[in-house]
Amino acid sequence: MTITITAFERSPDGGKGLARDTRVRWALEEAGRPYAVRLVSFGAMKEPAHLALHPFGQIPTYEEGDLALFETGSIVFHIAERNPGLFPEDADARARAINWMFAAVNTVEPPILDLVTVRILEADKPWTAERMPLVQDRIRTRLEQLSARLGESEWLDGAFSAGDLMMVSVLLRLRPSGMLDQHPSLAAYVARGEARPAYQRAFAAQLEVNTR
Ligand code: GTB
Repeated sequence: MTITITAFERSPDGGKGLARDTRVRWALEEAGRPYAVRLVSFGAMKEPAHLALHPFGQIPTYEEGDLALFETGSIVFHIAERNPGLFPEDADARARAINWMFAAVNTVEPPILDLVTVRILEADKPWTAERMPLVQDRIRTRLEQLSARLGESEWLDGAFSAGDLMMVSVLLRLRPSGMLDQHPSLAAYVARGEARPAYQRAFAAQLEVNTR
């Protein structure tokens, strides 16, 4: 059955891979599943046709036959559940991989998104200068904790899993700030994710859209 995802017609990052379709593309590449992409403009995302797929008017979405999903966490979960390669066979190891997926989107991503809000969306507000160090401190704490848990390991829990895919995707958003490089083991962890052939294919595909 054909899988169709949606992505920005033109991503604001110009193809740096930071928009969230990249993590879905990556999961599909890891799973060896071909997919089609429907590009949507900012205007079209708020139109009824897209809102029927995504109630919040965002990308990405995922369609496969009668199934339509939004939210990258649940899309990647679905891909990992239905295809080999992203969840371990062992039930407990699989539960821990899911645990890391939730940790990525619920615990690590929120302060990183706060940084984007302060830097870009609220850059001209009078509270920005005061808020910035608070947000940066919260990120630093999470990075220290994550780095302590990762230690010298290659991945978060044994073999690469959907947990790593989500965590690396979330951490990549920090790259422009330089904060990731202050934690060499995490920077190396993210680089290992980026070096995976499946990530490379996903990145190239989104770049192609944004440079044509
Ligand atoms: N929780 C949802 C998920 O994980 O799927 C969040 C989806 C989401 O935030 N989508 C964004 C969107 O559609 C695109 S990824 N925004 C348009 C809107 O809300 O109107 C966020 C994003 C956008 C741009 C960059 N960038 O240019 O660097 C990076 C990330």
